[in-house]
Parts: sequence; C-alpha cells; structure tokens
Amino acid sequence: MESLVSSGIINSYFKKLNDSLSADAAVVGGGPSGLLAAAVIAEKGYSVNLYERNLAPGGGMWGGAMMFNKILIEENAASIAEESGMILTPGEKGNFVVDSVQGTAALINRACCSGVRVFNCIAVDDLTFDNNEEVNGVVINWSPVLRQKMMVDPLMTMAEAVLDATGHPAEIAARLACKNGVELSTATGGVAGERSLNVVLGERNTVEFTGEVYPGLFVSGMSACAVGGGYRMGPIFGGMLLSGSKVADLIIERIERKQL
Ligand code: 48H
Repeated sequence: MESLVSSGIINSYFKKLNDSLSADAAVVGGGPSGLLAAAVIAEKGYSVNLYERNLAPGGGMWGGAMMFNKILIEENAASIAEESGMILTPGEKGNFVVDSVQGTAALINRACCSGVRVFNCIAVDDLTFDNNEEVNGVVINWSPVLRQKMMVDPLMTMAEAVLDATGHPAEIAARLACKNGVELSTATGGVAGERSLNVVLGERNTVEFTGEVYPGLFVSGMSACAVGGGYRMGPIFGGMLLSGSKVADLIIERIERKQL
C-alpha cells in the first residue's frame, strides 16, 4: 500500500509535468487576475499552465485589507465574480462585499475545474525567446531552490503566450526588459512603476494597461498597473477580474492567430 500511494502521486504528477512541456498559455502568478485569465482560456479548450511560487495560489486576495478578510467588488465586475462562484453580499453604492477566503477559494476552484494545470511551489525565473523577437516560453524552478539560492539549473516549458500576473513587482516584464534591453510597448518603453493610491483611477488603469507589452508577453492585474504606471487601488478587486477577463480574450486571439 505504501508504494501504491507514492507511485500514484509520482505517476500522475510526472504525467501532468510532461504534458505541460508545450502549452497554449503559461500564466505566471496565481493571484485573482492570473487565476481568472487561466480559467477563461482553459474553458475555451486551450491548454494552460499556471505557475505559483507559493504553496497556495490566491495571491493578495486571501488577506482582504489588513487581514480583515473581506473584499469589495464593483457592480461592473459582479457578473464575473458570480460566474466564478463567489458569494456576493450587496454593500453600499452598488458595490458588493465578498468574504475573501470564499472568493479566493472560488477562483482557485474555477481554474482547477476548467482544466488549468496548476503548479504551486514553482516559480518562473526567466523567459525563453524565439530569435529575440518574441517570448515563447518560461524558465521554471522550485521556489525553495530559488529561495535558498541553490545552484540548480531550471527546466523550460514552451507557450504561445505568457502572462505576467505576478502582482505589484511585475517580475517577468521587468526581467525581460532589464536582461535583454528590449523596449516594452509602454509610455516609457520599460516598467513605468506603480503610483500611489487612487481607487477610481487605479481600477481604471488596471484594465486600461492590461495587454501585450512585447510579442508573446502579456500583463494583467497589479502587474499591468506597475508596467503602465497606474495607481494602486487598495482592497477592491473588480479591476483584477476585469483585467483577467480582458487579457484572456487577447491571449485567445493570439493563440488562434498562431494556430492558423
Ligand atoms: C510564480 C509568482 C512569481 C513568479 C509572483 O499580487 P497578486 O494577488 O496578483 P493580481 O495582480 O492578480 O492581484 C493583485 C491584488 O492581489 C492586489 O495586490 C491588490 C488589489 N492590491 C492593491 C493595493 O493597493 O495594494 O498575486 C500574484 C501572485 C502571487 O501569488 C505570487 O506569489 C505569484 O503571483 N508570483 N509565481 N513565479 N516569478 N512572482
């Protein structure tokens, strides 16, 4: 029995890993925007790998605000939240309140049930390039290996589209720009940097700056805000869902173009 337990896990994990070596989309970061984008792309029948550095996906949504575990969702994102299985309670001025633990669990569940291959405890450390012209994959390693700075080489998995959904640090877009000296399609040609807090502008900026910043590399959520130079917005999450939904459509368009 003991060896059956081990072989059950090893065989199914390695099958998942092997199947993931070439995917339609690779999502870096399992916060709300990455989880939603991954789910929507997978629901259209495309293969999606999602890499999350931490043990649990969910990013900054679990903790609500200052660990008061409630978040706000605006009216214009309520239908996405509901479709994702979140329980919405009417709040003030058309906004809704969601229990952050229930809301985060619902998004993770939607992604898993739609067939997204979720790899937790794995971080994306770099990107792969096709002739320095487009991003076409990710370089991955175990998070503990990277945290311990162990000298262990990574593995690579290929994808038609890569999404930087790494939140405030916009790690992947920043790495692409700084390691390769390439220009991103932003006002500054690089990662412009996040601005201070303004709820209305921050929510608007998040969606506005969501998109393809280099051929094959897309940004969503706080990463889009940081790359485009947008405001932060505090514990309100409608913009993250709208951004995830927008970037999913853009990535699907790219996948369909590449597959013609
Ligand atoms: C693998 C990685 C890597 C890597 C990071 O920050 P997130 O929750 O992302 P978003 O943008 O979907 O949501 C932002 C929201 O949570 C938030 O912070 C808000 C609304 N802030 C407003 C404010 O004013 O502060 O999640 C990003 C995820 C995390 O789980 C990271 O662990 C993960 O990405 N991650 N995973 N490889 N290189 N870098």
